[in-house]
Amino acid sequence: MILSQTCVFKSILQHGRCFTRSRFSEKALVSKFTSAPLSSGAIHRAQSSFTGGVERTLVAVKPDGVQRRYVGQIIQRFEKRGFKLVGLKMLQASDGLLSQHYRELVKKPFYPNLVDYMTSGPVVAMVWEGLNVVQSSRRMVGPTNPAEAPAGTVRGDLSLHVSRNVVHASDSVEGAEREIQLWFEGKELLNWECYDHSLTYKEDK
Ligand code: DAT
Ligand code: MG
Repeated sequence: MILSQTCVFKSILQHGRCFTRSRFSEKALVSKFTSAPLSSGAIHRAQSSFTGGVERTLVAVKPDGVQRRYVGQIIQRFEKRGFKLVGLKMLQASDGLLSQHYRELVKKPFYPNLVDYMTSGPVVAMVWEGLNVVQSSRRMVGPTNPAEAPAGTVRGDLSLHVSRNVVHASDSVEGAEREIQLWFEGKELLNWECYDHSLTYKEDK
């Protein structure tokens, strides 16, 4: 019964035909991550039939975003764009985690304030997956300084000052790989099949 309902649902999505999973372009996409050594939290540019790379990135709602109850809105932006949530947790970040996460900033004069801010309450950390998700999420989040962030970006819409800029997003594929490994264990990242995948990705001929 469940199988036939799934088939009907897929059938609708595939314009009336009941394809097996092998017909989904997503199979290539999902299988790359399935075969990836997720226990190490590794990220891979999957060789898909799409232009560009299927990537994973770390997005985190910072303590000000959690306190101001923006978690849902921020998740919704990524869902609406078409990205797939593969990891999600709320945690209290430790000084040690932050010193690794912000290792390039530890000597900056603002670093102590940054740690105070980032440890002032819970953070909601997420891993999002999709085509060019690293660059796209940076654009969705906006520049570091909210004063320079255009309206329509998370920071441009929800924040005013660089010291309270609501959200984090990895700034490169390599940075994303490193940060995902820092914040998540491999078993916390799930490979799952989006049934609407063929509506957000088109297989190149
Ligand atoms: P981003 O978060 O856009 O990747 P970043 O990695 O340069 O920016 O800096 C990390 C965080 O550090 C940033 O989100 C807010 C804080 N920060 C950066 N520059 C700052 C500054 N000049 N004054 C206060 N906080 C700053
Ligand atoms: Mg950064």
